[in-house]
Amino acid sequence: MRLLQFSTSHYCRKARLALGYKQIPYTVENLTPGAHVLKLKPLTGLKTVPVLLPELEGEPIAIADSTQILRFLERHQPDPTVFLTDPALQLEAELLEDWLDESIGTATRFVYYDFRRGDGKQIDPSLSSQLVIQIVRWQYDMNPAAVELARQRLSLALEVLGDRWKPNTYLVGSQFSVADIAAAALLSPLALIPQYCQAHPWLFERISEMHQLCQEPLPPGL
Ligand SMILES: N[C@@H](CCC(=O)N[C@@H](CS)C(=O)NCC(=O)O)C(=O)O
Repeated sequence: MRLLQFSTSHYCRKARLALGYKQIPYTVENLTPGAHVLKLKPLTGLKTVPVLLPELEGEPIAIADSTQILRFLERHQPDPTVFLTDPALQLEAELLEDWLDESIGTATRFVYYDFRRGDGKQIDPSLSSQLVIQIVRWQYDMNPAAVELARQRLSLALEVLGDRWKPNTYLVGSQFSVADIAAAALLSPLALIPQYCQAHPWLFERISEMHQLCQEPLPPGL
């Protein structure tokens, strides 16, 4: 299998965590932001990574979207599973995954890129890095009001997730699931932001544990 990705994308990390957990061999192809559209549009009709190319007979050529990739991997290799046996708990895990994908992953992106051009500028002050940050901020219309809304959304999310993840190893039930994968990947950029590390040490312990379970190198900052 081949994973088309941006090396720094937290949604691509989500796909890698699932591949690693299931110990499925794969290679990665790092796309160049901007030029990625030329490759992805004809393949999937979309312009986002991750995209998985199963390279298997009888399977689709390309699967877009991290959630669809996890569904495909579960069907392709159910053991070890990332689905819960109790249907009600599985539904809960899927809802958490969807919320993390659609709302929290985006909020993390806003807060992260705002940090990288402000207090976190010293992480990479080079002109090229700061230019990429400016382009991403422009692409997603990251103005101060939108960043503030993202910060508030994250703060509520961390309360909700803390209620589950502080006392338990897993977010839903007593088993690793798509919810743990989504949270560990999509909140991982916060590990570089000191305020989040100081206020929520439990979050980064869980993110580290989930990465170890999936044999994925820890994200920057951990
Ligand atoms: N819902 C999608 C979101 C993926 C996503 O937002 N990917 C970003 C990188 S983090 C991307 O490809 N952006 C490029 C673009 O929108 O052109 C998923 O779960 O795969």
